[in-house]
Amino acid sequence: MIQVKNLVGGQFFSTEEVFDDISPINNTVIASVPRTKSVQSAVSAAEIAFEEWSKLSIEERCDWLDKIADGLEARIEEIAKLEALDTGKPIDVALNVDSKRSVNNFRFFAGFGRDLKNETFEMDDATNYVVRKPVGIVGLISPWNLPLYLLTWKIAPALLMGNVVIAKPSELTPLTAHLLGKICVEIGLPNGVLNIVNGYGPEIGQKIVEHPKIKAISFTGGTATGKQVAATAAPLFKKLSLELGGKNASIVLDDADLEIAVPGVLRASFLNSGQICLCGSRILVHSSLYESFLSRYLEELERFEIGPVISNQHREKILSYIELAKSEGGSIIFGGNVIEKAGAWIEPTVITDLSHKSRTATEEIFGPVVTIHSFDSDEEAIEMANSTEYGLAGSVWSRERGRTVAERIESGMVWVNTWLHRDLRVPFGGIKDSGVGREGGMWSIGFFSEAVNICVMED
Ligand code: TXE
Repeated sequence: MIQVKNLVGGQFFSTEEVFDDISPINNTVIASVPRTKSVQSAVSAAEIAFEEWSKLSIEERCDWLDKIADGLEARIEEIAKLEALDTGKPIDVALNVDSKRSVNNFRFFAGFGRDLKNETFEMDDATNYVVRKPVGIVGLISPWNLPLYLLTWKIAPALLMGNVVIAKPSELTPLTAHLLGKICVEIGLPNGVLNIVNGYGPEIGQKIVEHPKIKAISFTGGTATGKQVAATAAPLFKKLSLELGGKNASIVLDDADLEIAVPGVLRASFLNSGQICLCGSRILVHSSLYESFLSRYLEELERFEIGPVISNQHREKILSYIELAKSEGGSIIFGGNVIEKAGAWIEPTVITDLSHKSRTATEEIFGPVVTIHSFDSDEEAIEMANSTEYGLAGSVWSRERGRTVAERIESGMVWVNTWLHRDLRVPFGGIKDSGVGREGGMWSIGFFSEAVNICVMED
């Protein structure tokens, strides 16, 4: 049994009340987790740490980010094992997606920080220059699907810009954040610069969002929770970044190369058991390719390895959507059932014969469930893709017209002939109910700093 602890001011401690962390692989209890209800001690520790941390040069902070990356890299296998245990994902996904990206988030922002250019704007008679000041104490709240990957995506740029952090991992997946805390203590990161508090969202998460001394909130999670976070933070005038849900379309046009489209769309459907906000859970296929696409897709799906979903409770939600699909007239042409073994296992599920406007095809399920629809023209595909309240991502598969169609999808990110191909400099985020703001590269720098303009009149 692992004892997860909070990290506050460089000290590890637990709380009187703890709760169990359960592995979705076989329902065993793997850790005890503090049920923290107050954020005050973390705020006090962060306030003290801010004095020194915010005065370091950006180069010094880049060096710290590299040291954290080194510490994570040295434990890359351990991170993968913990992540696989906590989330149920296959170990190679945990290693190649989660662990590597967690290291790379620190590495990338260290390099990005060293390359930051002065921002100056000359006038005929004056010079403007921008000073990027830290925001202060920032609250970083992350979900369970890519635990350390998403938390470090926020921590690295926050620290780079001189902020001090109060991070809250998901209560369902606290193990790797705990390891990150241990690594930061081992390498001697100054006390209080990174504080990690564990507990339930409506308790400690809410306290973080409410605390007046926490000046910015970066949140990744569900749209309903995002609404609650926004309602709490907005009257306090906090900076707010919300990365929320998605119901992304994978669009296979009539000139698609099925050699790449089939494996690409399949990976977008089921990587991480479909529990990535970028997953393509609505597959739109041109009618001329529909039959050939479907038979190859189902054939390749037979060989696709997926783990369980995050919890029994989440599996219940997914199963309720499969029932809904049936009541909406859908045909379950693959899967649809629980896999009978201990843990939150469920078959990858493919549903056809549904309207693209049905609830199943427009609401976020966040599991290994896709709906497939056919269309007859690019116009129709675009209309179908845009017919949800979400607007996070999407992919277009086409030899010739990918860009034209991609530009008309109402989403923050669209891939053409690929999926989840990430350059960390580009803007990441959604429109509509998928969130507010962008992170990545300069967008993260902007969020985690206050840009102050100094205008100097020339003599
Ligand atoms: O996420 P929550 P849940 C979607 C997906 C899923 C649904 C619900 O559809 O089925 O959201 O998942 C913390 N103040 N996504 O309930 O609640 C919580 O402790 C502050 C999409 O597991 O959004 C956790 O750390 N924080 C998604 C984090 O918010 C609060 C990833 C996310 O949990 C809080 C996960 C509060 N009042 C789920 N309440 C994506 N976009 O990738 C909860 N939290």
